[in-house]
Amino acid sequence: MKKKLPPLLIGALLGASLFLHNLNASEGPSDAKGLVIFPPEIVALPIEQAILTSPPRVPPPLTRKHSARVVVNLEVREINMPIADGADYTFWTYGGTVPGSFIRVRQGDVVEFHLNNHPSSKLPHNIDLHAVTGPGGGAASTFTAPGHTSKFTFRALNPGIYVYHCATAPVPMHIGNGMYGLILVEPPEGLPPVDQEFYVMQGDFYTSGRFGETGLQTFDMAKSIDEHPTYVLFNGAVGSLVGDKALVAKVGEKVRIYFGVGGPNLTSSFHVIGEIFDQVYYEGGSKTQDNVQTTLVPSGGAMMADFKVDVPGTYVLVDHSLSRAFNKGALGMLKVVGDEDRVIYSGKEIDSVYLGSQSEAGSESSRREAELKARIAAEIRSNPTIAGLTKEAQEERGKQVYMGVCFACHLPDGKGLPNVFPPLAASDFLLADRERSVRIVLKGLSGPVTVNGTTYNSAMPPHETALTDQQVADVLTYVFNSWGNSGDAFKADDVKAIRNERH
Ligand code: HEC
Ligand SMILES: [Cu+2]
Repeated sequence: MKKKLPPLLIGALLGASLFLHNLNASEGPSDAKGLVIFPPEIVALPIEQAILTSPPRVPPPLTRKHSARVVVNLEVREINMPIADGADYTFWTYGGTVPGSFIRVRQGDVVEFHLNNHPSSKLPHNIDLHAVTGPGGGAASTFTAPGHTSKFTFRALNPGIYVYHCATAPVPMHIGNGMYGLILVEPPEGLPPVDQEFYVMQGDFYTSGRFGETGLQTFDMAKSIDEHPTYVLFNGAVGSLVGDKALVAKVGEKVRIYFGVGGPNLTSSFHVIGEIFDQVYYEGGSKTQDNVQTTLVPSGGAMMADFKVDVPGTYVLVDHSLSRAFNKGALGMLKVVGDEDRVIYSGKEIDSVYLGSQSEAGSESSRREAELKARIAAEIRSNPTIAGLTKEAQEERGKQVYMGVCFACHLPDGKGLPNVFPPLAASDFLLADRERSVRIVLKGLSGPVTVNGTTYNSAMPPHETALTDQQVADVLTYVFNSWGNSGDAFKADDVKAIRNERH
């Protein structure tokens, strides 16, 4: 799996890192330029502390009608957090979250920026703010060792929504570990008022294991160089904007999404299923485009989209490069509550309902799995029901795999589609041979099969690269114990044996 880096590339990476170090040695603490002496009109400006917020929240609009000297204190922390259910990742963060804290200033403000690198960090970091006019966007001036703090000052000359990110070598690794966020520079007159503002960023992640593989994951440099992400995520984790964590708005409200792409590599075709953006401040600039379905957001770029929500329901945020949404995690939800307007929307369109119930079923079953795990722990010493509970937990895990992978063809109720997809519910073909079912999931199936007296002649794709042995065992345990089927639990080791068999 793991490729070795070619020596030339390693040389280039080291070179880049040394280059940055040299840059910083000449402009770093030993050679710091000292405090800037402001002219009287700047000294006269009021000083205020910036309010920073964690995603998906945005600081309140600025109401003042004058410039200020704004003090920003941003702390870098390297922390383990979930990237998916049961999978942790060591994220490098600005403010403890991915994306980092949202910063809001006004055009003309003089920003006194403090970058604090927590003593527990293992590496130096810096920040390049695209809102800065000046070399490196502040990168060289903010190169900060663990347990140190750096300060520099800049004037916010241009209004817009801007990405900030770490620019310490190897830069794609720092960004790939989550070091990016957004800074909004409001025009002096402010932005048009809206009822709700949300903060969402997309990033691509390169983990040692496959999508969904549990345990602590590490950064895979070879995958990053090949631009083959394991995860493409909104706000740093699978499900970060789903179920209980969905964005919420009321019918009739005007919503604004500040959406940025940290990368390090992919651009986003950002789309909200079931909505049309009334205005898009494309590329984060001052002009708007009206009535946009999907907007392209480059890596290291951002935009703002305003839209009124007219009818209730669940609206799904996706990167419309849809494998990223359905197989790599780039999926979020906006839940709109309130009264229906059946003239605008009759309730028959399929997209939002279909996807919404899929995501809901998934998050419902992860909650249920957590409950069951707690119960198993409590029962473990004394109770003979342990075996039954373990199997039930496996079924719940399997349900999540089913709702992510199989449901699209075999449908959530396992009944399939007449003449197209055979049923799994009460399938005589399925129940007749357990090993064959493992083989079908791993290697796929084509040619005629007869299920409950009806012949299907189609093709099912193999899932051996998409699913781990445990996931195959889980999904089949779920299938064999749902919709009236019954059977024992499947074991990952048995799946492994079949995966490795030769013909
Ligand atoms: C892209 C659509 C698609 C997906 C996704 C899919 N299947 Fe299938 N599946 C099919 C088709 C089509 C057949 C029948 C193939 C044939 O005619 O040879 C089939 C057949 C089967 C069969 C044997 C026939 C039966 O009804 O008992 C089983 C078992 C099965 N699939 C399980 C699964 C499981 C479990 C998953 C999820 C891991 C899954 N499938 C995902 C399309 C799909
Ligand atoms: Cu960094």
